[in-house]
Amino acid sequence: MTFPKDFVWGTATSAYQIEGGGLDFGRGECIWHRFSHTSGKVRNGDTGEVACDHIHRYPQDVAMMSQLGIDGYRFSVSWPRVIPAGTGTINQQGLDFYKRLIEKLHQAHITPYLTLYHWDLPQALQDQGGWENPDSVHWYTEYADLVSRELGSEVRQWTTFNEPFVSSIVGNLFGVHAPGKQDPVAAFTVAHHLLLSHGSAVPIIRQNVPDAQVGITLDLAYSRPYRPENTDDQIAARHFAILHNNWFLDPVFRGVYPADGIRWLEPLGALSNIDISEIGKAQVPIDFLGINYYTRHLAKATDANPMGYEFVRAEGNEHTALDWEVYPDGLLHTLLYVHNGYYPSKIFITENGCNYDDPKPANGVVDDPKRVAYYRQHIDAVEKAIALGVPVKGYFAWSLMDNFEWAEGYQSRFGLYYVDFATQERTPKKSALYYHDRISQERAKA
Ligand code: IFM
Repeated sequence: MTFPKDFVWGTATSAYQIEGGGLDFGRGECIWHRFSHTSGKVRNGDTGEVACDHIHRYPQDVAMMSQLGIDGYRFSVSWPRVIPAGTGTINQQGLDFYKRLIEKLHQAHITPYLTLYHWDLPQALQDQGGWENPDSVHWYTEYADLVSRELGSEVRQWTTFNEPFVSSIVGNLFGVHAPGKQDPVAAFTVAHHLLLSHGSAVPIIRQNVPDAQVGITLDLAYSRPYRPENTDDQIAARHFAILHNNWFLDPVFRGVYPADGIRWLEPLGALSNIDISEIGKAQVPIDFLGINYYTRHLAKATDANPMGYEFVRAEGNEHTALDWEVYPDGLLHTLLYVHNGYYPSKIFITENGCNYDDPKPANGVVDDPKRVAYYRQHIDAVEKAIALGVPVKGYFAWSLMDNFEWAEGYQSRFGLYYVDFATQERTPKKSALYYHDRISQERAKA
């Protein structure tokens, strides 16, 4: 088994999680700025105000990528950095930052993989209803048009959205992410507009960047019934899979919502604000599907939760610091499921990684054996999937460096590089050394 010669090895980050710089350089407020500055929303009251100070330190961060030996770097553009109020006036300083970053990447022979939306909606648009407002499709398309016109000459790889499940359902139904609502009607309205925005923006990006490769990134859950023979648990697992996976996969690849999802959600009133017949517009040709995979979910039926399921811990198995089960087979199953059911011509693993409470650096390195094991097992799973015919063309480790892990703040470390948030010093972890060596070995074999 080998990875193909042109396989892309990379790392991923996102704007609000690393850039910092507060509202300097003309950046407008985003929903995560507002949410994290609201007491009680983020662990330890952390915010993305400074984060990894990447806005100032990006040359050093690109140098770190070169040390790792990666081919590609996946990052996101902050919408309110380039259009502070979401629509209208453009912030040239914001655009210039991304131009400088992209230039540095090219100088280092690292291909930029640009994501247009990784959760940081301009607060000015949230004040007008955010993604619940049908105008959001036009707002987003305008934004995609601007960024692809401005950066398209230097960027070929475009992703419309990162994890629309999280920005719709986690942010508007579970309420633990910005904007922090707990309203099923809002959640499914947001999901609808995110999907329609994807469909509307792809042709615009293609028009502006004739050789563009355009796709979307979905976070796919491997959800199984806690008691495999129990029908209620089977339904619970299916419901979670609908919510997490098929509600997004089916529109993007088939132009419909899943029929069993509609049967489940319509009687709950969750779809009352959307016209499901419009969803055909979300199905436009794409060049790749990005998949983010982290863990397995064991679902158990319960009446205590309005959605009808809860999760059970798989005792005995390895879990990360956030208590996410380490389950590499789930990545293989997920890849096979998507390949056999939806036939994307190309798949990138756009995120995969784990969080542990790392020790402080000692002698210039951080010892993180569990993360090394996690990467080894998951990269092996990708290799198996490729051997079984799944067209996986790249793997992006999450994340380049420790950063602002949303509602979990800075306590939760996902990086290949350790960040001391008091001094901003970066130190490689042993997982970075492992990743570097694995990339070299795989290249030598290909
Ligand atoms: O940090 C996040 C990222 O922003 C989106 N995918 C999951 C990661 C880990 O939780």
